[in-house]
Amino acid sequence: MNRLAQRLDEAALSRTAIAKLTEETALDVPAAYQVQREVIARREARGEKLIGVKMGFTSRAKMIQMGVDDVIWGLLTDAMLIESHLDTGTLIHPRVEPEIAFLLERPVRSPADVGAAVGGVAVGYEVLDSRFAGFSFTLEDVIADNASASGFGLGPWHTPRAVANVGLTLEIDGRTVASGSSAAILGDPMRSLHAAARLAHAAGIELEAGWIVLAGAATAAVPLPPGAHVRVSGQGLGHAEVTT
Ligand code: OOG
Ligand code: MG
Repeated sequence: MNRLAQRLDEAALSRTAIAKLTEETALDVPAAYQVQREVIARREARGEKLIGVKMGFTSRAKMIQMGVDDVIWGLLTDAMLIESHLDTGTLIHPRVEPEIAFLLERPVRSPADVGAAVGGVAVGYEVLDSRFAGFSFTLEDVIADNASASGFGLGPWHTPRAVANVGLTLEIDGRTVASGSSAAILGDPMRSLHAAARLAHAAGIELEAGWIVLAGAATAAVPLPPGAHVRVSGQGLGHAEVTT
């Protein structure tokens, strides 16, 4: 497992796509999550801190785009938080997608804690950068690869409110390149938060106060070119912007 985590980590650091792990090594879902934890441990050894989790494949649009059909999760570190500019030259083949984010103000140890835990909601974007050639993978590969996580940015936090049907648009250089509704995220992004709580509970991980949960993209991801101005808007939630 360690050797596989090293391969993924080095692919990210050297910006070099690698072949799918499952081409050579049989991996089941638990083993894939073990690789993911080791990838994160390597980042923590470099001083990065865990600041939340991201859910993946919580919408049909994403499942269809990537050819997988199970909800997965990955871990977010402070080094992934993008302020206002991202140098795409540090990445392999980045893509961007709109997200709904939750801020936890209390820890979540089990799904029963979710209701009282949400301290804020925001619109945001996620930058994905699969370490696999062609952005092509099996479910186990993408789990091991920390759900293709690379970076993310957030708009302003708002007091908790219903986010079951928020119109989302993703613009690049003023042109709308993806749009949808947060309802595409398991019917309501809150369900994604419950799923995160279940996965965390099963993995023996506590979602801590102050952590961010990305609920998953409502639309397919789009390639993120250099020299771009990206803006993600969520009806009633404002927007998040980044230049590349
Ligand atoms: C995996 C990550 C999926 C989402 O929001 O569904 C994800 C990928 O598409 O490469 O982040
Ligand atoms: Mg995502």
